Amino acid sequence: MKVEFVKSTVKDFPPCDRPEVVFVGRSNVGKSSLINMIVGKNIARVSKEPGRTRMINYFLLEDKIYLVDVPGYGFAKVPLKEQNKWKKMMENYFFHRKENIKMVFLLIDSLAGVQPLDEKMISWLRFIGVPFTVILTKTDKATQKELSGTLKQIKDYVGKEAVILSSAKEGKGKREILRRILSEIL
Ligand SMILES: Nc1nc2c(ncn2[C@@H]2O[C@H](COP(=O)(O)OP(=O)(O)O)[C@@H](O)[C@H]2O)c(=O)[nH]1
Ligand SMILES: [Mg+2]
Repeated sequence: MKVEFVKSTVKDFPPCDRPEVVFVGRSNVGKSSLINMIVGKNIARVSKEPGRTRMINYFLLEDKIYLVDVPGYGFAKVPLKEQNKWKKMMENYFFHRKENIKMVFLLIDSLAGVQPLDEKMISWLRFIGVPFTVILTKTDKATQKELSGTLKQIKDYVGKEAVILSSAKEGKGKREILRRILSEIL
């Protein structure tokens, strides 16, 4: 796939000349790894330490659609001041790009399940009226039992909407996620 880095920014977004899809979730849930897996290129920065991405990163896929990698939430060691900065940045991002965002992929760790901050994110996305799809990450690390537990938990929040299972390590979910992304621009 053709993919290129566009820019890293806090609030100086690219023009709304292409639709965008954004990947949100806790720090370390696997956002950057998933982006790399679906585009088949190590373009987003992956880190073992949570809370490393501080900027909003724009990538352009096939000259047609922006993929957006944003800083994660819920990293315990992040001081309150940083948390507030994150909140302001994300509110500003969604406020300015709402009309341009075609899909939010909300990533949830298969093993950790839905955490309180994920619930908060879900209700906020509902409140601002942006469509989202849940992707479970790192399925390679979870047992069948853990996986079905998380799936059951998620059904309470997203009802019948389909949840995508993924593993960046195994390349799982790639086709389905790409299909959803590309269907937004056809
Ligand atoms: N086993 C496994 N580890 C993963 C997977 N996806 C990400 N990781 C690891 O989880 C850590 C955080 O990944 P990263 O993509 O930086 O998460 P982000 O903070 O949400 O962008 C890294 O150490 C990755 O190697 C996966 O599908 N399986
Ligand atoms: Mg990241």
